[in-house]
Amino acid sequence: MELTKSAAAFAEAKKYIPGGVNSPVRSFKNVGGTPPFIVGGRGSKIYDIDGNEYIDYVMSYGPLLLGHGAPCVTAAVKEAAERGTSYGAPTLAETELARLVCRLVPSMELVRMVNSGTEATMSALRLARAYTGRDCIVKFIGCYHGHHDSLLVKAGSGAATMGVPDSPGVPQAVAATTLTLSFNDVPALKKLFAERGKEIAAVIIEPTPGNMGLVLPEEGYLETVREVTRAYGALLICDEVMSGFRSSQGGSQSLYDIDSDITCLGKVIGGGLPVAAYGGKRKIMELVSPAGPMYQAGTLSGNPLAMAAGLAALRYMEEHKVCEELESKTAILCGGLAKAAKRAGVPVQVHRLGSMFTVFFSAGSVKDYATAAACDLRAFGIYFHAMLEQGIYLPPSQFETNFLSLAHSAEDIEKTIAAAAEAFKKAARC
Ligand code: KE4
Repeated sequence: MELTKSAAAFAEAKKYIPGGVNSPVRSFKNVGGTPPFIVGGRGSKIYDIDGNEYIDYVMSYGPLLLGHGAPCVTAAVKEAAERGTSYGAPTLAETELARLVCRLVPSMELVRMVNSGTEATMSALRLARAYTGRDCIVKFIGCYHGHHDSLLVKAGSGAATMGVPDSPGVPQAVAATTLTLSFNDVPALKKLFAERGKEIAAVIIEPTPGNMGLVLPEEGYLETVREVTRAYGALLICDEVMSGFRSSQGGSQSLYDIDSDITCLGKVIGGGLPVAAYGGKRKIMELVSPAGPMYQAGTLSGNPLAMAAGLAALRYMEEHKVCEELESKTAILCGGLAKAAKRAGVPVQVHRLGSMFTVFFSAGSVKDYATAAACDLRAFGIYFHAMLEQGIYLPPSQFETNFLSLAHSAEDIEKTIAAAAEAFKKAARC
């Protein structure tokens, strides 16, 4: 791949933006090399400023369920923009999207729109603390819930990728109210609650974590988390910013039948524009201002262009049963990847759920952050670059999840599997 223009663009960007990017994982810092500067996307493809075309499995880290430039989304945004871009006043579209979300995720009886997943989880924590009058929260090592202080403790995604799961700048007093556990560890969960259950306002969990790569809950684990939180009067916050409308149409709480007190959504809900949301049981959400005293606000929350994009995407998703189609496409792709790795003699674990998947470079099972972090990151880096060279654009980190879209064709999948066969051979030689 010729990346001359991107290399120059990256050098120029670093003059004005920390690390040349507006979100760390985009920098390719942990896999090395130059990140292609993207000029556009269409369907399953993205195009960089050097004229290269890629089959995209980042999909903006999840939002693009329908692919790049989905006509229904583009048309809806254009139409909304013709009328203006922001009002700072209520609009009908906000109610329409809220009503749709409440129907698609029934545990969300009231929902508040915000602008990012970080805002959604930050607000959900404040709400849980307001509702219970308790200060401590529990998160799981390797789960990522955005970059606000309370949750940037032993975090996954870019924090793990950059080697700063416990970022500097987080006050010790704040970090002290964040208690951490390993995912899938029932004894540790029960022990912590036995010792400190009365101090715990909430457990926040990615029910099917996607920020240490895609890790799945063991049989009965999520049910136990729900039972224990209920027994001690702590709230259960399901962070479905990534898994919402991805693991299934109703998210992972619907797949695993988990009754969530508060749910956070993002990514797909905005169809590629900045929308996230938090919502849950009416008696809890009625604490949120102006209905109640817990304050939370946002200049661009419920932005009309973003609402239009989210409504268009979710309506299309439901009407065309998109999640079902993506589930079968992802199964075909992951089956092919697993076969290609086996043929090349590279030990991998291929995890998939709905339209999400991760290839872990590990001979052993991956069930939490410790086992994900033990993966062969060097082999991953070789695989990543070999795929990029062949026009397959993957998330540049072992601790990220890949995403399919409705636009990925059978031909795209075949090409990806063929490219992976070559990439695994290269990784096998390392
Ligand atoms: P944002 O603030 O980035 O919109 O959402 C934070 C967030 C919250 N919860 C979950 C489960 C998430 O996955 C995220 C963000 N995901 C990462 C990708 N792993 C965003 C990519 C990035 O940081 O650039």
